[in-house]
Amino acid sequence: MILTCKDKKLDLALPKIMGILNVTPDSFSDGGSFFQRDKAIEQAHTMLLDGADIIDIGGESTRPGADVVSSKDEIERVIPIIRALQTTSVPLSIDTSKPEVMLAAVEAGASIINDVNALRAKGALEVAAELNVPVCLMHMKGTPDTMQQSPQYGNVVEEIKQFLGKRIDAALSAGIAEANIIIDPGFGFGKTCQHNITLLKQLADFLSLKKPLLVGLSRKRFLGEITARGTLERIPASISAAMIAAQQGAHILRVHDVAETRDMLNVLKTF
Ligand code: PT1
Repeated sequence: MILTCKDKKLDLALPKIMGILNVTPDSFSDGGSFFQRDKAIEQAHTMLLDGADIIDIGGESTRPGADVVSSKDEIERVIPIIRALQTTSVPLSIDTSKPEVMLAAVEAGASIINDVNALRAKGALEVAAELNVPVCLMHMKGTPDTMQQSPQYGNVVEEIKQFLGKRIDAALSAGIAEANIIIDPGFGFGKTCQHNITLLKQLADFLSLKKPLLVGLSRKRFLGEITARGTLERIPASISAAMIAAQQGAHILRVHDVAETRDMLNVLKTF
């Protein structure tokens, strides 16, 4: 499997590392400040030195309970970062559910769309088809503000496979190329700890959809529940989970800790 990201190719024969670049404001300064901007660009360069294959840029936090952001604010946060990084060697991905942001980001130099809402926003399918870049369709049950309020499934793997199958069909009907579709079961998005564990155990089942498989496990709460560790103490748990995913054939690992994940993949490659 090979992904064509404008002029860059990603060979998915070996798992690829997608480094996370959050450009969401913290409580002290907003994302539009030069200080935040320079820090984000420096962080991207560190991830490239550490072995990232993709940089995923996000201007809206989608973690449970996060605030909603306007398209204008999201564009103001991410576009300067994309412009500053567009000459780097790796494809840039835009983590957004808003068609206006997808359009502005791909025009500015991004070449992958990563949508936790699987192109369900009004106009998103059409914009993604027109932009003709790879797009990640992720499963989420509910919305970020309510998704962790006791989510329930009959068979979590089957329900998510069915959802992704339907979103693949919607994408194809909108004119998105088969070769541009990536899937993601959406760890932590409307799932209990046990749902996430079941999904990770049975991750290889998603390969039957015959699409590149992306997973985001890095530092997530279910790993904190398993290990009784706070966010910044979840690196060993995150690497362990990423290895379980890679061994089952995951193609893209979305991670905070690029150097550690690269070491893990280098070990895995020799076995
Ligand atoms: C993901 C993902 C993402 N995750 C893709 N994009 C986030 N394709 C943002 C928690 O339980 O898995 N795949 N973009 C971050 N979202 C979360 C969700 C962060 C849950 C933390 C948790 O801690």
